[in-house]
Amino acid sequence: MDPTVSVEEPLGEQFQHRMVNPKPGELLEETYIVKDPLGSGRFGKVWLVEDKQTGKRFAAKQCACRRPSQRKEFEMEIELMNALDHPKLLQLYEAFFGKNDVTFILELVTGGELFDRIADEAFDLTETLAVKYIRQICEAVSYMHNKMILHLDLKPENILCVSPDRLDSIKIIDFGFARRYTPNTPLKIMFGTPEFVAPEVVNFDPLGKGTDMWSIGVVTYVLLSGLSPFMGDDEQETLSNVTACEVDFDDDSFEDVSEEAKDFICQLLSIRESKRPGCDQCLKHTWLSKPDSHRKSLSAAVVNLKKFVARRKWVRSINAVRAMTRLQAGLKKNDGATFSK
Ligand code: PIT
Repeated sequence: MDPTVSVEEPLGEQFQHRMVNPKPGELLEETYIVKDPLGSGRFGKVWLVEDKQTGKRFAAKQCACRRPSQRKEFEMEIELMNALDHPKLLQLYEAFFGKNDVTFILELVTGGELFDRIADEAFDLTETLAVKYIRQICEAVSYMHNKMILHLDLKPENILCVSPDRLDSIKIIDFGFARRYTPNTPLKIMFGTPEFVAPEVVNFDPLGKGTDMWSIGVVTYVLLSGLSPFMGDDEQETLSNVTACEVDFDDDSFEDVSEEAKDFICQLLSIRESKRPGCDQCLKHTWLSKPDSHRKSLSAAVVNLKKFVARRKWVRSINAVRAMTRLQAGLKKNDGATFSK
């Protein structure tokens, strides 16, 4: 099999890519019927909505947007989403800037977060399936990198299943941290999620395509074992584990994991950003190019993933409370440069 060919069967109808020009106003309730909540995150709340005229269903993400600097960030997100037309990258349908908020009308996917699905059902996780997921991520990120756009927030929460009955098909969401990348202009940022950020982010060194590749390495590690490779007792310890870049596969959960998979992870978790393989190289790696060779159930990983998912949800709810407390305290300072997510 040609390793560069997608292992996935075609899905039905594809969402038509649109160039979105944000409109003024809070049109949401005039145009759409707001239905069930789909989820929430750093980005605010996401709801299932239905177009009153056409009956078409979408996801609506609404976020507070009060300061001009916040508006600029959302405008950048829209601009980048306009540039990204790929079936594995969630598409934007339209956007509204209200007086104090912004609403994104997005492609609807109904399968929920991938790691939730793996953890909460009688899910038979195998390396064969993990390969399917990581291939789709590499294909999507390869497309972004060819357009010189970095995602910069690849983590389990941002990988959604397309539908409850297509758990092998995923899409990447949240382009709120995505940035254009020009090789000779150093790009430095100080945001992300400690467990998934690369050493260059922690050290405030220049970023590159390898920064996303690191996160794909961490996601693969967690997917195959349910363990978080750099997790410490607190944020500081996690960040110092990242910069120490010590990865091991000593836990019993790795007993059923293939050597090819471990090699794949090790290559992605190299300390030097430029040493990490790119997406196209990854797609040619033996682990990703023999998609049907590891059918053993990774039952230890599923047990650990349940704990992983529960802990991440706890962290997210704590951060939501912190954000609320900050709001109530009336802190007006822009504290986008933190690690609390
Ligand atoms: C869905 C279903 C769902 C969540 C989302 C979309 C969230 C999408 C999203 C997109 C972004 C972003 C944050 C969240 O910055 O359960 O169809 O561009």
